[in-house]
Amino acid sequence: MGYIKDLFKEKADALNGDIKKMIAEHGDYKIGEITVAQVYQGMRGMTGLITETSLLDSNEGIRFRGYSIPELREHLPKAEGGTEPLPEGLFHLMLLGELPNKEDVDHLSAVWARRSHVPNYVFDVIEALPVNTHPMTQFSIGVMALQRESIFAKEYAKGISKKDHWNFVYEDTMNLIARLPRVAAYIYRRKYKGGDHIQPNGMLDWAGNFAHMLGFEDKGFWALMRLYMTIHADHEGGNVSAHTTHLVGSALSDPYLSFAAGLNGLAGPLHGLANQEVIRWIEEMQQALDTQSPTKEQIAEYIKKTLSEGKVVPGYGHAVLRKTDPRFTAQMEFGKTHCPDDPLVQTVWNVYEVAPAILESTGKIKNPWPNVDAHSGALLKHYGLIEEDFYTVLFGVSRALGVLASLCWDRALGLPLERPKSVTTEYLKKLVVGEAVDTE
Ligand code: NMX
Ligand code: MLT
Repeated sequence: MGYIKDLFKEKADALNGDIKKMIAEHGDYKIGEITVAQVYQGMRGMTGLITETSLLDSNEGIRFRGYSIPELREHLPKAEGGTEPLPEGLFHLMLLGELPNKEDVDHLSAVWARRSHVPNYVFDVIEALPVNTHPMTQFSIGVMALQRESIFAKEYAKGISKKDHWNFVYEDTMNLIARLPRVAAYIYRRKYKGGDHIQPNGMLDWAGNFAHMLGFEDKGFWALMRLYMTIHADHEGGNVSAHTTHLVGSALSDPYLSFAAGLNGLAGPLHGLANQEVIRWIEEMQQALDTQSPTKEQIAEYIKKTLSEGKVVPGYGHAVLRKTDPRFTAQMEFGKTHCPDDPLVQTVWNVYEVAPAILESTGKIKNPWPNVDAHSGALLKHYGLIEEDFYTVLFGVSRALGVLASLCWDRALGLPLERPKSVTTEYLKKLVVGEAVDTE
């Protein structure tokens, strides 16, 4: 085994011991009550999952194994001459709970470069799709095609002990993360660059090589990709992509099947597709107002118009967060350093100045502040990645780091099939008036 895998096993054995003790000593401890409203309203605030890789505080935002985004930007190793953290380092932190040093990160870059080969039949499957198929659909299908490579599925079919599940899920995780940038870049070059593909450069880090395969050599864009791949990687376990990956994995579907399911959730406009929707919304506003730089007054009117049409203002609001998303702030800081005069970036900042008060004034939107998706597209456009329907694929490549590290933990901890109870409204009507109901 490689040293990262050895260390993971050691950590998992230790945590397994802690969990046994926790259940034995505190198994009956109540961590909350469930109300009728919560059952109807998307299970908000209902604690029902274990996810070790990150934890979200509604005011402070995400912490990865205890580290906030500003702390990650400070402490995670960077590429030679680079300014942003290498996402390999975040994966190391999420998987092992320890900050890596530069050698650890270089080791992961090399391991993923070595495992990155994508068989030709995967490209053939993608080629069979009409080129105007949405990139997220192509990506999900590409991952499904790769499923033939699953080591976990092959070993499971041979008959393996439950104690060994983690081992093969770990192998699939490392292979899948290694291969995703190649599949994603293939889709980008196929759809927007006439199939003029760019070969990987095995000497580069994971995000740098991804930027290279997409066709971008500007070092500012490489820095953006490293930051982007780091901040989108994980957002605790309850978000749609993480929860779906975990749920499907709980049926012992292999990492390819589980992650493809998560990607399909990420492709929804209330989740990851919001990064595409933000840019479309801004561009529609620019078109409607016939200006590249709408004033704050014009933006305010356009927001009110969007709300009056019964639509959401994309990039604003969150199911858990109640303050500006620190992932938005990190991108704003990046913009202030790299492209403060870009008109689209400035429009994003102007929206930020006027939107919260208007959203708050509706009295129903619980979080009027921007989320991660409010900013990302403007930075990508600045560097020339202008095709917004590809943006959620970038989110998906990054999200693999968190949800697959979590899947390794799920199997190492032997977490069971996830199967919550559901009831009918008829059942609840009886329950609330004290009528005995039997659901068995
Ligand atoms: N614009 C207009 N209405 C909104 C917005 C918004 N940005 N955010 C929430 N609302 C509405 C929401 O639709 C709901 O309306 P109704 O009662 O008529 O059904 C009401 O406000 C209460 O919703 P909340 O409890 O504040 O939000 P909820 O937890 O249900 O939903 C989101 C969270 C993220 C789905 C919601 O804020 C939204 O649709 N935002 C826009 C889409 C977006 O940016 N999604 C990306 C999230 C981040 N990510 O990457 O996944
Ligand atoms: C995410 O990154 O997954 C989103 O912010 C959505 C969420 O946390 O619910």
